[in-house]
Amino acid sequence: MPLKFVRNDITKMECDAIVNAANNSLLGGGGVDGAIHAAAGPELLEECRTLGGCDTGKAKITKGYRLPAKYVIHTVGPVWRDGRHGEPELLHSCYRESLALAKEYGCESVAFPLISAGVYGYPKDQALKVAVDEISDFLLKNDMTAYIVIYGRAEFNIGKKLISDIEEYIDECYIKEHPDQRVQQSYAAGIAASAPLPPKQEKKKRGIFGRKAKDRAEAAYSQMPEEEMFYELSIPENAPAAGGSLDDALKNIDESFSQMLLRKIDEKGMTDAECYKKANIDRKLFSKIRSDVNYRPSKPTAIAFAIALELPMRELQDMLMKAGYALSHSSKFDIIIEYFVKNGRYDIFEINEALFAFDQVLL
Ligand code: AR6
Repeated sequence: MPLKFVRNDITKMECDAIVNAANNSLLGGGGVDGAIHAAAGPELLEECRTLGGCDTGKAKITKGYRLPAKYVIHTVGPVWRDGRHGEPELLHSCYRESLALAKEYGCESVAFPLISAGVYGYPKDQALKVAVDEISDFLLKNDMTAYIVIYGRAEFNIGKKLISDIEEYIDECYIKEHPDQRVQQSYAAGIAASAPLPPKQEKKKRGIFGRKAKDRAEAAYSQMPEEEMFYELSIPENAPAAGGSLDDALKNIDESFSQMLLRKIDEKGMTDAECYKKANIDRKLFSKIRSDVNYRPSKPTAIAFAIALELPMRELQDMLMKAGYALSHSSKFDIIIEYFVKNGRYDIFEINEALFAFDQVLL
C-alpha cells in the first residue's frame, strides 16, 4: 500500500530514500540525524559539508553511503514555539520539498521520521497529522510508496477523545456479543432499561470495559429486538429454490467482489485511480483485481475499497461477503472499522491511526 506506518529504526529501512530531520547546518546532530550519520558513515558528513546548509522548510539530497537506502533527503523542520510562528506551514513544506526531491530522483519508496517531533518539540499528534495530510495528498497524484516510521509508541497519538470514543464503542459491542447471564436474565424478563442509570454509576470512569459503557450497553442490549442484535444477511433474490439441481444453483452465481467493486466505482462516478488511491491500494494490485473476475482480496484490502467507496454498513458487509468475509463483534479490528463506518468517517489514514493505536493490522 502506498502509505504505510511502520515501527522501526529508519536507518534500517530498505527503500530508495530515507528522510533526515536535520538542522540548518546539515552537519549532523542528535536524534534521528545522529543515527543516520552514524549508520551512513563519515562519507555522508563529507558530502553534507559541500551543500552549504539548508533553510528551514527546505530539503537537500545526498547519497546513502553505508545505509540500505540509496539516498538521504535532509530537511529542516521548524522549532516549535506556540504554533503561531509559521510552524505548520514550514512543516508542510518539509514534506512537500522532500517528496518533490524523491520524485525528481526517481525514488519509488521513501521513509519519513516524524520531522520536528523530537528535539524541536512539535506536538507529536499534530506533527503526525501534517505528515499524513501532506504525504497522502502527494500520493493521490503520484505513484510512490511512503513510510512513516514510528520510533516510539508515544509517537502515535491520535486524539484522546477519539481513543476514548473507540474504547467505549468496543466496550459496548463486546458486551452485546458476550452478554453475561445477568443481562440475559433481564432481557428474558423484559426489563426495560430505559430508566436513567443510578447517579453513582453515572459518575464512574469510562475506559476498556468501564462500568458506564457496560451499563449503557447492557441497557441497550436489553431493549433490543433479537433480530437487530446481528447483522441481517440478506438472501439474494435469485437464490435457488430448495430441491433444484446443483447445475441450476450454479447458474445463479452472484456478482463477484471484483464485479461489485467496479460497479460501485462507476456508480460513485469515481475513476479507478481515484478509488485505489483513496483506498491506499497499490495500482498493480488493483489491476489484478480488475482483470480477474474471481479475485479474492485479503480482508483489509476488501475493507479498504469499501471505505474508499464510502459504503454504508450494509453495503460494506455485502461487499465483504463477496470476498468471503464478514465483520464480527468478536474482533477489535472489526469493531473499530464498524465504529468509523457508522460515524461516517471514511478517512483511511485516520482509521489506520486508530488501528495502530489499538495494535491491530492496518488497512
Ligand atoms: N528512526 C526513526 N525515528 C527516529 C529515530 C530513528 N532512528 N531516532 C529518533 N527518531 P529528532 P527534530 C524520531 O529529535 O525534532 C537533531 O539534533 C524521534 O522519536 O531526531 O526534527 C538535528 O540535528 C522523533 O519522533 O528531530 C536537529 O538539531 C523524530 O524522529 C534536531 O535534532 C524526530 O526527532 C531536529 O529535531
